[in-house]
Amino acid sequence: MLRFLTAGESHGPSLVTILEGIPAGLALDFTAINHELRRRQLGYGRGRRMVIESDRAQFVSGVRHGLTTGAPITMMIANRDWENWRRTMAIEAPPTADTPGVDRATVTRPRPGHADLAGIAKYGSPDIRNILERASARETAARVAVGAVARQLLAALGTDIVSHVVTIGPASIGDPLAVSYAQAKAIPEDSPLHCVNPAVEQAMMRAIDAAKEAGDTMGGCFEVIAHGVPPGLGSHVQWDRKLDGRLAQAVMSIQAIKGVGIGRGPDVATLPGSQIHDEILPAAGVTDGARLGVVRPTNNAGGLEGGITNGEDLRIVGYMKPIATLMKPLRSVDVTTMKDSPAAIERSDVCAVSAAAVVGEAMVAIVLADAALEKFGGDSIEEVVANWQAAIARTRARFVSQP
Ligand code: EPS
Repeated sequence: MLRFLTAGESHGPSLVTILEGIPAGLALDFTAINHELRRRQLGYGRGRRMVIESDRAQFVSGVRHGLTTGAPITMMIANRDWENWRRTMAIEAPPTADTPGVDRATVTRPRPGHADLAGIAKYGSPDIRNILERASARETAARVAVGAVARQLLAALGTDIVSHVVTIGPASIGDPLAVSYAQAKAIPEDSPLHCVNPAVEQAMMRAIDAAKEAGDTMGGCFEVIAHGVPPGLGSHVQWDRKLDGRLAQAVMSIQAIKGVGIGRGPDVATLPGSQIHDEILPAAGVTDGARLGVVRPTNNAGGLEGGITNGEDLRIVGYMKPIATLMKPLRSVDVTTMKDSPAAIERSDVCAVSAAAVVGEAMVAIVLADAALEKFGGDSIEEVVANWQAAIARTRARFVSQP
């Protein structure tokens, strides 16, 4: 079973995460892990924090000579900005006269759309900063580090994960299912918003510029595509073993996500079955290990039927609300007087959909790695790969139509 916890505040010294359940003997590509962290920091519309940080994972346990040991893997990501927040975020005691940094006012005016008001009601905190520091999307850097390890385990099982931005505000490519895994994978790393269509990407950038000009923010949606997913992951037998539910919960848990769609997603509500369900056609000699020896002209199911992977690409769309901090703040109250007051303003992004797509990849990788270990489990990567190869061989023997 794969489990992880993250800890750390946005402006504290460091983020920390402990990942439990990675088999021993997996050779880690540390450069690739830091590349994922770099990807999360990119994106047109990201805020000034991304100029300060240069996120890198420092491994402090569970790895020796570049190989996982089977022990818990601990990673730390330093917050460079901590140097500027030592007074506001002093840990052991309130700041003293010689504590470096500047004083920042207590946050008392909750931002609509963030955890501010609900958080201080729940924890009784006198300062909203005690809530917003942990609620911040900064925490997703730790999840991306965990996801980067998980995707290296999945790579050993033939699975690759990519994403692409589908919609930002009024600008959209339309149907995400029209984009293939190969097309999404081919998007240049340095594209401003990781959208397959450059003209639409320009429209997205204009929408972000207009929002920034208006002191507003912009949301959108992204799609994660997992390719080469072994069939048979997840299960139909219990609510909490259905892989679509597990994937939806993981993507929904990313800051600002308000909806998740699998495959055709919300369209399933309006189209008849004859236009939704993916027909199954014989495909003589198909030997692609992940497929069940058939071809399916459509993939509206997004690679999952009955909560179980069916060998087709996994396709999950995350719908992200606009960032909750507006430079032209919405109406709120000051909780010290309960009088009406504009919402607080914290440094923030105008749009972070492309960053959320990278986090979405990480969350899908974590859930898929967990499901893969359920089916192909072993204490070492050799055992896991051997079990996976045996399963693929059985699938081929059973489903690949005879020549
Ligand atoms: C973010 C870090 C945060 C925000 C942003 C994204 O850093 P700071 O608060 O110092 O600017 O820029 O977080 C949010 C927009 C939010 O609402 O939580 C990050 O690392 O992705």
